[in-house]
Amino acid sequence: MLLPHTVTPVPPGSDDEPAVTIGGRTLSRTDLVGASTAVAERLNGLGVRGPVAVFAEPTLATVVALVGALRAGVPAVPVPPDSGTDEIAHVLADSGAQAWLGATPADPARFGLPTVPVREHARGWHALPEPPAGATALIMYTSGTTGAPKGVPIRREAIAACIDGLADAWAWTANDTLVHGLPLFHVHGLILGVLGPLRVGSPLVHTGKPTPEAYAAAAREQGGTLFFGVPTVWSRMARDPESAAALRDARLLISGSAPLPAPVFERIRELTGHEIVERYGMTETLITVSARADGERRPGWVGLPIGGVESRIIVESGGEAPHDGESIGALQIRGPMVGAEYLNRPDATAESWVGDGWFDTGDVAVIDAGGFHRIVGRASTDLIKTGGFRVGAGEIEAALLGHGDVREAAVVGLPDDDLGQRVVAFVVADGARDDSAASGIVAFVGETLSKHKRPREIRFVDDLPRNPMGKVQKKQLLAD
Ligand code: MLC
Ligand code: AMP
Repeated sequence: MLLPHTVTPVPPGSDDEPAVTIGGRTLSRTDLVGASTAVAERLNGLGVRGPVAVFAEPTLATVVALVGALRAGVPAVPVPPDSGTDEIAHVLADSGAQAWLGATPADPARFGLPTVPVREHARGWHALPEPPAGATALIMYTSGTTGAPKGVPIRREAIAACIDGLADAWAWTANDTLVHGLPLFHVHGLILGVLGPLRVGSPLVHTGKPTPEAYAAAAREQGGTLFFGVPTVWSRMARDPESAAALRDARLLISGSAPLPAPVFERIRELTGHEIVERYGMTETLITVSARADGERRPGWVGLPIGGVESRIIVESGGEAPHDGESIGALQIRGPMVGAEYLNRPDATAESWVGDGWFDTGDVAVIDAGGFHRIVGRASTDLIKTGGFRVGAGEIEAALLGHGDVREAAVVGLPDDDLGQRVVAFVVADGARDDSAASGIVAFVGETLSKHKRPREIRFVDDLPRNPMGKVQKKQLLAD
């Protein structure tokens, strides 16, 4: 067995089948086993036990590095390759990373970590012991409403439970070919999108970027059957009828990471004949709720709890709301794929893990009599979902305040047809207030945090609306 808790065993007779294709290059199952074994042997030989940072570009080498770390039982910390210096420094220090595994950012010396090279063509043949099911496989970083991103340790058994639950919901088997072009540093693109196909045994075709043209080509030329996208991917597909038509022969189109607008659901049905399967999850819980391949797909609703998941809606009095499809409350989740803590953050852990394994998602939801879930919104306006990326208003505000000309800043997510929400910063500036000053501020945020956290728009204002306590009134900014 290759890696029962995270990756499928190699089925007899299929060793040379393609396992992963990225950028037009393919690793067979034998290639992946050999190359990842070589990585694991190297880590073991060097005595590296602590977390390793993986600069998660969409390449075969990234997959080899991640699978190698998993097979060695060494936690991997995926680092977004578009991250700015401060964000990388935070992730490395907070996770306690001991080395880069494989690729590095430019000028890695500034982060003071050694590099363990990854050679895609190296082959190792040792049998590797299976690490304990409860061991940490990955530490993934995700934004909160304030402060720097928090690390979530993700157990091997949690990954296995999530993938197995989804395989059951989606009738996902080794006969599928999965296609997506999502980043390899979040749950969607990495856990579902790479470890999923490896565990299920279905080949993965990663398109580099999730464009309509690339998905259409993968459908036509590589026999894609299962397609993953964030809502922005599907809304772009809905505006490209020719590419969408190429997905007619697919088996399932799946959306998650942010709310799928009902008009996009309808338009994709017209263009492809498919009703998109929507599913819901979080970095902290992995995926917990989904529509089923053999069940109802209702626009605006995210489906039923997957295997082993319990959910409840808590109202302000602390009681549970009835499952009547109308009563709104805080969505709490418990199940085998749910994490146990934020790394090094007992305060934040105590706020979100509310007892007996229940995790308070921060999402507001309703459940109907049949158990179908609808996500109504987020409890806080300070968590923004833009293009499927989770971004904290607080971390962008802190970055903005690091710019010499920014005196005050307030960040909000405004509705956006393409991205769901777009990041808009209201700024009180000391210097110039023209387009070039705005571009300079946007670029500054991109150098500090990740590029995808840059505000799309800077609105210069004379002052920010504040209440008598001095707190910025974001509702007023949202109404602008
Ligand atoms: C972007 N651009 C900017 C900018 N923001 N330029 C100036 N200022 C800014 N503020 C540039 C980009 O660099 C790019 O340029 C161009 O504008 C278009 O950017 P875009 O609109 O962001 O489009 P694109 O790059 O195509 O990205 C869209 C996307 C991406 C959908 C591909 O948002 C994406 O990959 N999202 C997936 C997020 C994800 O995986 N989330 C899962 C989280 S896990 P150029 O030159 O580069 O083209 C999770 C759990 C769960 O949520 O349930 O799954
Ligand atoms: P992340 O931490 O990036 O994993 O983001 C998790 C958040 O994405 C959740 O708390 C939800 O707010 C949102 N989300 C994920 N999937 C969906 C969905 N299908 N519908 C609505 N919101 C979603």
